[in-house]
Amino acid sequence: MNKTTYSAFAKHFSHLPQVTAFAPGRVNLIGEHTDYNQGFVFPVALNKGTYVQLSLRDDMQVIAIAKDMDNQKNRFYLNDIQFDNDMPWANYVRGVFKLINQHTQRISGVNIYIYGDQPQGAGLSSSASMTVALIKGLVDLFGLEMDGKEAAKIAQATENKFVGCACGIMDHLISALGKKNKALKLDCRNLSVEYGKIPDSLELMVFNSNVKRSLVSSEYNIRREQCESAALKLNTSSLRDVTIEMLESKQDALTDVEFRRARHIVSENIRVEKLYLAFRDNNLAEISQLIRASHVSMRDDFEITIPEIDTLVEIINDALPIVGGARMTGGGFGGCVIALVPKSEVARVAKVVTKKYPQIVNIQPTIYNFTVENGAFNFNNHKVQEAL
Ligand code: GAF
Repeated sequence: MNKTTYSAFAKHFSHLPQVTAFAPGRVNLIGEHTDYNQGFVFPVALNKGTYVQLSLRDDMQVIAIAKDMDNQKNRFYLNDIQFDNDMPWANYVRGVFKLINQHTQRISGVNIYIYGDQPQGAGLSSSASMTVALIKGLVDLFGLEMDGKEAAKIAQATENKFVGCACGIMDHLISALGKKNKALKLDCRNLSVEYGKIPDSLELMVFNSNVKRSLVSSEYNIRREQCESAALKLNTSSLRDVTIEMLESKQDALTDVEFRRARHIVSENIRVEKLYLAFRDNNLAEISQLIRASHVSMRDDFEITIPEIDTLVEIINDALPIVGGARMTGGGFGGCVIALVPKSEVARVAKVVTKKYPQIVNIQPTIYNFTVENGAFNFNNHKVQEAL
């Protein structure tokens, strides 16, 4: 965010914004597709995300402008919030107003300018950062009583009930409650949170495969249905309650696909817990093994990786000495790979990937220098203003 965007608001609305809010994107260190199975996840919030500037209107209209969508303008009335088939991005805004209105009756008309600085479509959760930023902006503008967990629930409900995406709560929760230099271990059943720290000797590297993600929402929903069907056949409300022993003893009740989907979830939940402990104990060998095993499980059991991503992971793992490991992060079918890499090896690993990945898949990767930052509800918005 810079002066240009600040005055861009003024250009569109003829006055300065009253509130500016920021919410970060995320990468998940481990715990993939476990959130909607009421399991565990372990993500970090990034220094890149979505900014939202707001001012009050004296009517009941919302006017939202999205800089990154060619400054498209979307307009609606608070008493008649409908799905917009022509402007998909606007449904995240419309959904937030619809859902937040069920929480409070204090919202009136607002002008909104939205701007992001995180890579789009890379699986770094730009939609969650947008909804959380907007909710934080509304909380500040209207002086609402709402904490990060409630905000995350409204943001998730926006996607589930209004936008039509059956996602879990991980992305919204980390965007709201991330902490600087900490990873957040979230229990998605009761939303209890513990913070861990990547050992000082390791660096978090993020590589974009630059393969445009496709089939994400259809395949995502299929995975969710398969998990729910497996849980039902195992007579439990969610795979969270299933152990490996239970799963193996009841294997005959499941199809082969359901068994493998369930095995990923059950084993991934164990890996989250183990990674949290391995961070605490500075157990580098265990960290390396867990990260690599998570990728194998996503590739073979959950089948959400693609050949380019598998190649990228293999190149990184091969380039690493004994310590360190790489895995795909996020919903799957393209996007980014994360790696925990000994600090002394970062430059060399980057060089190897930059050389080998294009040779094999004919695509240039992007390597990001992200830092781990606070979530929107652990953030001083005055600092956002001052930085303008
Ligand atoms: C996407 C979803 F939005 C999350 O809720 C989570 O399920 C993730 O994919 C996979 O772990 O980001």
